[in-house]
Amino acid sequence: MKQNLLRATLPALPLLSAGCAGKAHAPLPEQARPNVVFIFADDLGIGDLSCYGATRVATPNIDRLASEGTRFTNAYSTSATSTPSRFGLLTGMYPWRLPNTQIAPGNSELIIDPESYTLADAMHDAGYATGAVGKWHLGLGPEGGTDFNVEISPDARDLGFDYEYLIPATVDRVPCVFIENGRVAGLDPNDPITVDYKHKVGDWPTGAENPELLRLRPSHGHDNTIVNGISRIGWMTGGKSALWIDEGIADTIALKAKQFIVRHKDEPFFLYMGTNDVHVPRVPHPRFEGKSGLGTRGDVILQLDWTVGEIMHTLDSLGIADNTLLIFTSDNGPAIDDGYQDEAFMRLGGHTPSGIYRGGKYSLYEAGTRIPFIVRWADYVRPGVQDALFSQIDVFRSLAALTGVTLPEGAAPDSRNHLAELLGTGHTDREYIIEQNRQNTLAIMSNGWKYFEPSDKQTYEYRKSVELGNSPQPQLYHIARDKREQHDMAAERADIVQALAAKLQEIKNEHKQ
Ligand code: NG6
Ligand code: CA
Repeated sequence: MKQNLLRATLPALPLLSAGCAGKAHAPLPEQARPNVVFIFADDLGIGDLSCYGATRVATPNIDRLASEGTRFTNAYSTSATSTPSRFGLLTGMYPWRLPNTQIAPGNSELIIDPESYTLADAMHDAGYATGAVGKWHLGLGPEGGTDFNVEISPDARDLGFDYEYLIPATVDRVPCVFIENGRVAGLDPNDPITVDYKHKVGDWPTGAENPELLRLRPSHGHDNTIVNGISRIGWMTGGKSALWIDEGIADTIALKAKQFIVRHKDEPFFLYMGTNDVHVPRVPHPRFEGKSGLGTRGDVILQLDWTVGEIMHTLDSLGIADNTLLIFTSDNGPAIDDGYQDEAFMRLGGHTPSGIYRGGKYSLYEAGTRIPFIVRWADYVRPGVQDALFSQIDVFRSLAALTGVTLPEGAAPDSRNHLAELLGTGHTDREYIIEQNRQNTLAIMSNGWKYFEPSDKQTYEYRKSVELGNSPQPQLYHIARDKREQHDMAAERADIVQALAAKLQEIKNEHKQ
């Protein structure tokens, strides 16, 4: 209430395009210095939130964020899986331009070149304290992979982050430990960690050999080392004192994020926060267990909503919420069964994680990369809905424009400044959106059409539960009229197929080194 009154007395924002009704906001200074919190949820679908129309699950905190900010209806992640999507966000470069940007194992080397200029570098150069907390999944350490028993270098601190508290890859991948500023948190040096993704190491039981020890059984893969009664991808041994407890991961990430915010409350800060929710294995804290009525996938949506609420309450209690630009989004679309027998399909109860869209995580169809995206900055962002086509690849240059930092030559080559759209004041569609599926097959969307390049790769993932969108024939959808991608018009509109194929090729040819 107080905020609204305050805002109503301020002059209008010059960036506002004509015809934008709503409250007047303060003019945007040339170099604004809001705190920036970027929350990357994991595998959260556009249909998973009540503010995006979900009726079987309630997400009150995220809904409040949406009602106080701008909710995007046509926003895309760079890729339909985590590693490439995060790579795109932090580098402003399409991940498919480089090899080795697909889903990374838990002992992967750092896959972003420490020499490259990242979003965190830009925020750092703009005078921000920078932190990365939670899911990382971009590798750590030198070529050859991570040694978890020494100070790990290079790491996020070589990419512009002052502070890191990280899950190296995913919670379904070993090692099951957090990394704090290059060190495994809580590691006993007398119990060193060994990790291997090719062969079994150590004598800890595995899901394949000792399924009777499991409390959550795999449905696909995930049958290597058992940690906390859950078998993972990859083998590990050692580091017992450092192992995470799955039920506590959301709490730990929220706590470390809050501590970072509190430490930097008196200076501009940039927090890049990756939640583990709602990725597998879905192990909610007992506070959320059984609370959604939709099984554990629903429960971890509630846990995710709680996490966002914790960040919002922290900002509120420090009195810095209004001057914090908070972005909430997902790294890729939703998975239902993603490799564990957690009854996710059976217990959907009418809930539709993909909303009305075709496909899901891994897919080139819309639900693969069309994700929830919400921006709140009470001082400048007017509440509303943003329908413009928007891509996470543009967050980099938009934030650079906001903070007034000049980027070095070659930085963020695929990113464009869409600050006005990010802030909800402009409504210009991105010229085109590139989508990427798990096998690096690309689609381009432009002027209401979406073209899929032909691919001989597999059609489905996981016993036909996910359509990947690969087809040896090109596909074309009139996405503006056919949001559900039901009518392939490639045969009828060869002219558009040809034009979009040429455009995609032209984009692929850009920035070749
Ligand atoms: C897949 C895993 C899946 C998930 C995914 C990465 C199997 C059978 N499936 O390979 O469970 O971990 O990788 O997800 O192993 S992501 O959101 O981090 O990209
Ligand atoms: Ca993901």
